[in-house]
Amino acid sequence: MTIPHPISADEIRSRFSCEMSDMYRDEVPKYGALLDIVSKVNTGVLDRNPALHKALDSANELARLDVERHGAIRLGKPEELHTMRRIFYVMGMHPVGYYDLSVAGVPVHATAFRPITDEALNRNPFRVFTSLLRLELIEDEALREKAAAILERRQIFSDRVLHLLDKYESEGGLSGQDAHIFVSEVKEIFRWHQDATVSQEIYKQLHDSHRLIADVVCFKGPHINHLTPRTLDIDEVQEQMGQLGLNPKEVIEGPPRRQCPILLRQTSFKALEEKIRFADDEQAGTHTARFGEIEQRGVALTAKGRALYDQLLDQARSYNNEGNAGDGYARRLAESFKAFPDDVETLRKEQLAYFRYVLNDAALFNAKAGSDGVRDLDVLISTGAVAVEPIVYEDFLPVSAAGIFQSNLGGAEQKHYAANASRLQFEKDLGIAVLDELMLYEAAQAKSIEVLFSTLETVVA
Ligand code: OOG
Ligand code: NI
Repeated sequence: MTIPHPISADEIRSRFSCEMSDMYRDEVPKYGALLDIVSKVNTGVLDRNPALHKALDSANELARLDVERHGAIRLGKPEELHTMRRIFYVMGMHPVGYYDLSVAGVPVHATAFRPITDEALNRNPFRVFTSLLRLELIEDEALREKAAAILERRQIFSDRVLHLLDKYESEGGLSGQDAHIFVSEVKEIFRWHQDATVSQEIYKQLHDSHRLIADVVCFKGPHINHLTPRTLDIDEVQEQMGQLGLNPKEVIEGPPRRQCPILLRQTSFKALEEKIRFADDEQAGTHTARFGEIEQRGVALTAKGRALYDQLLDQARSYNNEGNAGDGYARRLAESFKAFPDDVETLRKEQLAYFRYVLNDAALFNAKAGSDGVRDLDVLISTGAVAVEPIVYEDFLPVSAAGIFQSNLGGAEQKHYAANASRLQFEKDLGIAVLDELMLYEAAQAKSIEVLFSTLETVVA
């Protein structure tokens, strides 16, 4: 049986992202304050910068800016990851990339669920950084077994949501009413609950092993731990956060400020200390889990560009073994990134970043590419027939993610786990392979070229 008028995946994702934002605003009022700052800063940047305004508009990015955000959840067991994958699929979100955070002392590995086509990204690019706890990294065997037993007992999905998933998969869609129930049931999975499912003693043992383990294991579900709006000027937001007493972390993660923004820059305000009740005697305690984050996104880099980014970042961080601490970090970072070209033409010609090729002057294009038969993009660009638009980086950065995790786990917490990426195990738990983000950017670039020349063929024919 098929559904007569199924609700599209894009529509379900948009509604879900909107409802999550409302819920998080209720739970964490500071998130609302952050949204206000970001919206004012973005308006200011666009007013002062008509060229940017025009560029974002023609790249269809203006409309998505106001609804754009990402969230993060931390799952406890493989079955949870598997079912989350099925849930995100209903919303047109697919697992992209594999992130091993164990190298940075965080016992999880992760993927990002997000839309993958240009159309879906333009409609609403909602992404969720989804990590899975790796119990095997807990050394203390007794504690590891205890944590596994606690997780074994929990069920984070309601019968209703599981039923709707089965229905979606057998019927190929959800009706209006079912989509409505689906969105609100999925939202419930991520709600914050102040009742811990364990005694204070067990909480403390897990917390002492790693604060993140307590966060994942001791609660009823994977509470959303942040929702991140996208700004056009992260330095400005960072400064205003400080002025408004929002307590931002000291450094902005990622590349330095540039003319042509690349990848992703992020900063956050520190996690809230929240009251919780333990399962024994309703004893009160506190837990820090949820925080606020903002980000500025730039162009996606090719494998070559990414290798250069990693090398320059590493160089800035390894200087004197200082990491990203110390007053001099911003200066070291800027210094190191002088080696990264900062204009569109060089980034493109050296194949450091991905671009979309679009029609700029149809008459010129038809004359050049049509009658003269010029197929060389460099020539078509230099004559003004074709324009280039940066392809936005839609993913995450492991070093930045580790920095965000760390700052919200309390700066002093430095655990060391041997680097041991386990992508195959992750994909087994997920039920499918994660997509390669570079292939997606590559395909977007190639598609733009195909579309560009296909306009020509229709005109000439
Ligand atoms: C996720 C941290 C990663 C980002 O923006 O890099 C992340 C977490 O703390 O669970 O969201
Ligand atoms: Ni984040």
